[in-house]
Amino acid sequence: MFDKVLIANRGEIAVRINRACQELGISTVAIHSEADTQSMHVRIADESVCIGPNPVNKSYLNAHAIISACEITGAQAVHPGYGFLSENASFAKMLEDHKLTFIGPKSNHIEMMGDKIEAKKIMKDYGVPTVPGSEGNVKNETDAINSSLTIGFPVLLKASAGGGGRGMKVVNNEKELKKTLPILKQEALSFFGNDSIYIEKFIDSPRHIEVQVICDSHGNYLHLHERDCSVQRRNQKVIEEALAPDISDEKKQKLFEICVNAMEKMGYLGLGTLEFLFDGEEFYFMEMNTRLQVEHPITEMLTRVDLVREQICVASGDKIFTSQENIKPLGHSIECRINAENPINFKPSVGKILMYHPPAGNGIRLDTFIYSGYTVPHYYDNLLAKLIVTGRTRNHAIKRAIRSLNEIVIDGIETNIELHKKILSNKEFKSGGVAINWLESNIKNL
Ligand code: MV4
Repeated sequence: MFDKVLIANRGEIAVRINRACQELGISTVAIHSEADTQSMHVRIADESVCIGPNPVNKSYLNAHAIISACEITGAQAVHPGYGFLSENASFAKMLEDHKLTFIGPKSNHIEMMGDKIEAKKIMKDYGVPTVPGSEGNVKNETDAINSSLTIGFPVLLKASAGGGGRGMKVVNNEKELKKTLPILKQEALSFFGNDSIYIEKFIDSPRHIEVQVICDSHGNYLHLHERDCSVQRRNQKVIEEALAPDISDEKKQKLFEICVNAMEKMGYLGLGTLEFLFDGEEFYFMEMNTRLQVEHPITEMLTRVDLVREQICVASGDKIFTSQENIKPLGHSIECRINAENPINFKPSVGKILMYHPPAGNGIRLDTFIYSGYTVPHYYDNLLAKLIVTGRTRNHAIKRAIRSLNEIVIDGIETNIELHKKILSNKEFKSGGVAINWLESNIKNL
């Protein structure tokens, strides 16, 4: 096991990783920008290094400064958290070259899954169900038309270099395709510097279901069931839950077997998430995240497996402490992402937190880095806290989440706490299984 780990992140996830390290007896190094001197992750780490000014490319994305900080402090491994350098294959490779351990998968797997077309091809080869579509980029208009006719309209044109929902257009027929293709190509060229386009069957109003996996270097490939992340707005998840309501166990088990099998064929190492669209019948692979995810705590609460602890252990060469038979989900878990934002226009809110009081009690977890008197800077993500609750049943978890949101006090800045209460009290949400477009269609009259 490592003696010392550098945490290449900030905010709630840096705090979360620091906790896992210290519980493993690992000494921690926080890195921070000038604006983050007073941040919680710096205060609780065993050591800290200021690695640069506030803009992320000068600090949290500065690979050379991070490697220097490892050398100065004697850290043997780097935990990248999520975002920032967590899915940067060349950063993982740089660490490997410096004999430092990247706490994550091997750099070649990050690279393979980073190319969305490549990832889809690989998964399809491994027997994972994918959305019917063009095999790779379309060459020209004729190729695009032929592909679309084979797939069947409506189809979705996707920019190969796009991501996070940008660079996509639905077309309903050949005429629309002819009109839209050159427009999307032009946009893709100016946004991403690459005009390659591929085509998929458009899945209308699906749910977003993802499968958590963990793999070690001793031939163990396990799944930790699924999460339902359909409640989202502009590609930002708002509420996640586990397990996914209203999908049969049989269907889920088949999917888990396929996922674990694909991981074994890849020889994958570490934590991973396979994202799927679910149309009520079938699952379709979208992409694989090769990192720890924001919503990992709902899986932790449900399975009682400490994912960050296991992630560190498998990166250091240890075996996963448990087996598939011993991973048993219990009850229902819900996460509410509490953001600093204006409730009307959703713009990030910044300023000083005058008063903070967390909720507590049975089945409650609050992952955060805020404290009374902390000033939220404008340079970074506006996620303030994650409220994670478990209950015996889904209804119980919903009630418990509302109760917790009523207890929490965050004064001085604007938050989306009221939005969460409205969602959790909504009849359609309560009935379970809403689609990815539900929140945006209903947000005005919740
Ligand atoms: C889709 C889709 C429907 N049909 N692909 C959005 C982000 C990118 N990773 C994939 N995305 C989608 N791909 C087909 N063939 C709908 C979406 C989509 C979406 C997916 C998951 C969660 C939220 C979403 C919001 C808008 C669109």
